[in-house]
Amino acid sequence: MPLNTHCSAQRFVSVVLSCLSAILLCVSSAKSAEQAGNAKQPPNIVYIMSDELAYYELSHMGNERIHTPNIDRMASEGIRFTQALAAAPVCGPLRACMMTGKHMGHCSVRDNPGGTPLRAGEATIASMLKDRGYATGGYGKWGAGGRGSTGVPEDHGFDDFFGYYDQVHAHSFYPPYLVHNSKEVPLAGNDGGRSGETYANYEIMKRGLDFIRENKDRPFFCYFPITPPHGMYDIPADDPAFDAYKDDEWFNDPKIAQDVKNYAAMVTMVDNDLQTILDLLRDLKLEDNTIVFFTGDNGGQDRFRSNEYPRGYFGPNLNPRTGVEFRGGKGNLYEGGLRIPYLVRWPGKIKPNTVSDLLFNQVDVFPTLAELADAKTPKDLDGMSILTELVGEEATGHKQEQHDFLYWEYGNQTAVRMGQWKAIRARKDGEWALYDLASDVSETKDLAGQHPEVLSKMIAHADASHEPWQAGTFFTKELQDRDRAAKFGSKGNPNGTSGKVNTIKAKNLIPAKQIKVLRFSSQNESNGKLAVNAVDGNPRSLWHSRFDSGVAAPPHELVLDLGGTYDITGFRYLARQDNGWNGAFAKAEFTVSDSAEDFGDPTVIAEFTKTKKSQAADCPNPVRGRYVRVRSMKEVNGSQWGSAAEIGIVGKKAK
Ligand SMILES: [Ca+2]
Ligand SMILES: [Ca+2]
Repeated sequence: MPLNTHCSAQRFVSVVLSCLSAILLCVSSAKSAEQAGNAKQPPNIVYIMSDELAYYELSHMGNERIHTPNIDRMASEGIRFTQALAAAPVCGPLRACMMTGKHMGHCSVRDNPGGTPLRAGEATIASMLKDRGYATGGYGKWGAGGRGSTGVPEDHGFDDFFGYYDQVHAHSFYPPYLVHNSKEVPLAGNDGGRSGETYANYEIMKRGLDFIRENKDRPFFCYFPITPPHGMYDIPADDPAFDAYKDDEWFNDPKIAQDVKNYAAMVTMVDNDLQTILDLLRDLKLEDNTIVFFTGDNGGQDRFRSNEYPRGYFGPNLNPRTGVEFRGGKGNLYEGGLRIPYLVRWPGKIKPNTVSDLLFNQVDVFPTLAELADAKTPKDLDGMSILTELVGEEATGHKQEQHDFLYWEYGNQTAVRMGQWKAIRARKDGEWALYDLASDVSETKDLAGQHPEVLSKMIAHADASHEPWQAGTFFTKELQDRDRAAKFGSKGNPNGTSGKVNTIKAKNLIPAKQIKVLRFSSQNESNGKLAVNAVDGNPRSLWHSRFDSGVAAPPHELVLDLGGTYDITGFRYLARQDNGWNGAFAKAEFTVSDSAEDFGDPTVIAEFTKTKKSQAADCPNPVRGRYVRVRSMKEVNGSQWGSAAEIGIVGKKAK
C-alpha cells in the first residue's frame, strides 16, 4: 500500500499501540512463564527406534499375527509416514547418518562390523541439542563408535548413554555387563549368550525412564535406540507381552519354533515399552510439551522363511492386505531394505490420524529436531526439516520443503531417489536400473532403457554425492574386543560364531600347570589380561601389556620358571584367539638360563606371522635350563602392545 500523510498518522498510532501491546504481551508472557514454570522452553524430544521392527510387522498395517495395540493407538493419535526411509540398510551406518545429518556419501560410518566410529568433533543431534540447553540421554544400542574410539556417545553430545556401544555386544540380552559412558556396569547373574538373570532391555528402559524423571523440569532429548526385536530372540518367559498371544492358534502350535514366538512377543514388549514411556510423560504432565517419535531402524529382514512363507513368517516386507511386496530387505538398497515404520505424536500440535506420503529419510531427523528446538545447526547438513509436515505451515511459518534427490551407498550398491523414480546399481560397475515406484513399488520393471534422460540426471546426482570415506579411529581395540566377547561371556566365542580356538600341540610340551610366571614387564589389570594367562593352558585367556594407564613399549617380557631343569628343544607361540590382533608377536626372543636373574644371548630369535594358529620356534640344539625369558620385540601391526594367548615350551626333563 502506498504511503500518504493521512495513512502515516494512522500508522503512527497503530505502531504506538502495537508497541504498547507488545510491551504488555512481554509483561504478561513473563508473568505466565513465571506462573507456568517453563512455558517458553523448547519441547522435549523422545526418539524411540526399535532395531529391525519392520513396516508390515504392526497390527495397524495389517499384520495378522503380531499384536501392537499401543503402537496402533499412537498411529491414530498422531502422524504416520508411508515413505519414511532408512538412511542406510543396516544398523551402524544409519545411526551415524541420522546422528550427524549426513547421507552415506558423506557419513563417517559406512560399513557395519559393529563399532566403526564417528570422527572426533563431529556434531550430532545430541551435541546440537546440548548446546541449546537440553539434557541429552541415550538408552540402547549406539553403533556409531566402539569403546576406545573417537565415536563414543559421551564425546558426541550425550550427557548420559547407557546400553551397548558395539553392535556385536548387543546381540545378547544377557551380557555380563552394559556400558554407561564407557564404563562397565555389571548385570547380575549374566554370562552372555541366551540366558541369565538380568534382562538387558529392562535395565535399559529403566535408565531411560529415570532420565526423563530426573530432567522433567528442563528440556530433554531422550534417545531410545532399543535393541528388540533384533539380536538373539530372547525374552523372559514371564514378560507380560506373552499374555497377548495366549489364545492365538499359531502361538499354541507346537510346530512353530519358540524363537518365532519370542520374536512376536519381543515386538509386543516394544509396544508395551512405548506405552510405558507415554504413560510416564502423561503422569509427569509433559505430554503436551513432548514430541514422541516411534520408528524402526532399517528395512525388514525375511526372518523365519520357509517354502510356505518365502518372505518370512511375519512378512515384514509383504503387505498383508494386498500381497504387494517390497523387493529385498535389510542390507540392500531396494525398498525392502529402506522402508521403515515412522510415527510421530504430539498432542495439540500434530493432527491425529494423519497419514503422510512425504518422502524423507533419517538424514532429515537432525534438521527437523534443530528447527523444532530453534537450535543452531552445522552448515554442511544433507537433510531437510520435515517439521512443517508434522505441525503445519501455520506453526512453522513456511511450506514443507521437498527433496529433489535422496542418495544412498552401501558396500557395492548405490541408489538415488528422485520423486517417484528410483535408480539403483546393485553391484559395483554393474548396470543402473530405473524403477517407477508410483506404479511399481516392488521394483520389478526396469525402465532404464525407456527413460535415459531421467536416469542420467540421477546418475549425475550419485556421482556428485559421493565423497571418499573417512571413518573415525580407535585409540585401542581392547575395549571393543572385550565388549564383543561379552556377547558370549566366559564361554567365549573368539572366532566369529564357531567358538573354536586353536591350541598348542607338541610332543614333549611342558605342562602349563607346572610353569610359573616369576616376573613380567607389564600386564593389563583393568580387564584381567594378566601375565599368568600366557601359561595357563587356556587358549581363550590372554596376557596383554599395559595400555590403560600409559602404554608400555616393547620389549614385553615374561620370565618363566619351569619347575625343574629341562633340555629344551623349542618354543610355541599362540596369538590371541579373539577377533583382535593387538599385541600379537611379530618378532620374539626366547632365552633359556639356569638362573632366574641372568639371561645371556637369546637362544632363539623368532619371526612370527599374523596367524591364529600355533607357531613354532625350534632350537638348533637342545639347551638345558630351568628358566625361560620370553621377549616380544615387535607387534604384527607395528603398535606398542604385546599379547599372547599361550606360550608353550618343548623339552625333556634333564636326567
Ligand atoms: Ca538394525
Ligand atoms: Ca591363556
